[in-house]
Amino acid sequence: MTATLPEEDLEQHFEATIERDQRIEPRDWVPEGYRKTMIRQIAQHAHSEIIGMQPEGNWITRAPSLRRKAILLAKVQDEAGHGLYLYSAAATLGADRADLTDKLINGKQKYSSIFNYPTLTFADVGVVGWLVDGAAICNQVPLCRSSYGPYARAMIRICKEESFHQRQGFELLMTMMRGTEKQREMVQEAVNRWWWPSLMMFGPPDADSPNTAQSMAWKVKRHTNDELRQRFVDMSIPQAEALGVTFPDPDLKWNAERGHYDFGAVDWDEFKNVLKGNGPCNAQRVAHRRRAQEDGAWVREAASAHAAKKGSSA
Ligand code: BYC
Repeated sequence: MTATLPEEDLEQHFEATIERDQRIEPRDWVPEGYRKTMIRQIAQHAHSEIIGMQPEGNWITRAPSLRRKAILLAKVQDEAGHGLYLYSAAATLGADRADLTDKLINGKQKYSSIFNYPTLTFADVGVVGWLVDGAAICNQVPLCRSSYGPYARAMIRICKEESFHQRQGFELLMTMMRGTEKQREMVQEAVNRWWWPSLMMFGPPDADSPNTAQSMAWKVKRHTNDELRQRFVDMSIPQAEALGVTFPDPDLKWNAERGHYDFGAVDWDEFKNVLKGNGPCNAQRVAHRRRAQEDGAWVREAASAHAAKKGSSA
């Protein structure tokens, strides 16, 4: 219906929908910039879920008990599901999943910097659950109110599952902290490696974030990168105290005036370097995804041939 209105009226309708805090749905006209922004963010998010399966998948065969193996399998499977909801949300904007995957494996679209770091010990599985999923929840809960309906709705289920992931990570670490001295050292060492990369997950500082202003105006993002990073620091400190670990930042301290914890400078050169493809695992992650895509070609072809056969006999 709205497609027959002049562009000016369509734009006004779009702006008014955002202004009223209502959702933009796939049937609605959207400015090209909004479509591009949503596809960019949703695709990057979907790719992160899929690439994010690799660092933890690495430990499924080596989990120390059947219980830990079952939990890890369920978690990694959840990430695959999240990727699929998100690719479907991107499809409602006209993006093609195969094309998005091509862009990922050809380095034309990004995925989260965090998944370019290695998981060196089993304590990393716990720390990824606690800090990485914790940061993901902190970033994604406000996205449940994002202006694009299919994305916001996908985020509700994703956040519920991420919350289970975060708790399993914390519980794993709590168990290790009650174990031997060596296990406590493993946990602390993993925390030391993951803390700063977790803070980078929230994106560049607001002053260097080219997309934040427009995404806030369109209510795609509900908080800026720095606001969410601060929220994450504030919520993580009491959790670290409960666990009995410390963060590798001598500048962390409560600032009563601000009502927040102060923290040290993030190494943004490292972040930029990881985004350029030079992190410890970038090449390995993309090569693995490319191999899986190539190895799965016959399955996709067989499924399409089967669907075509069923369609023609109906
Ligand atoms: N890594 O203008 P900015 C998960 C890019 S959790 C890589 O601030 P924006 C999971 C950004 O794309 C992780 N790239 O951008 C958890 C932009 O580049 P382009 C996924 C990053 O979009 C556990 C440029 O830097 N979560 O999946 O306004 C287990 C400038 O940034 C990063 C999401 O994707 C980064 N850390 O804000 C398994 C959440 N940060 O595109 C899986 C949804 C920034 O212009 N996304 N860049 O070339 C968001 O909330 C926002 O997109 C961001 C960035 C806060 C990440």
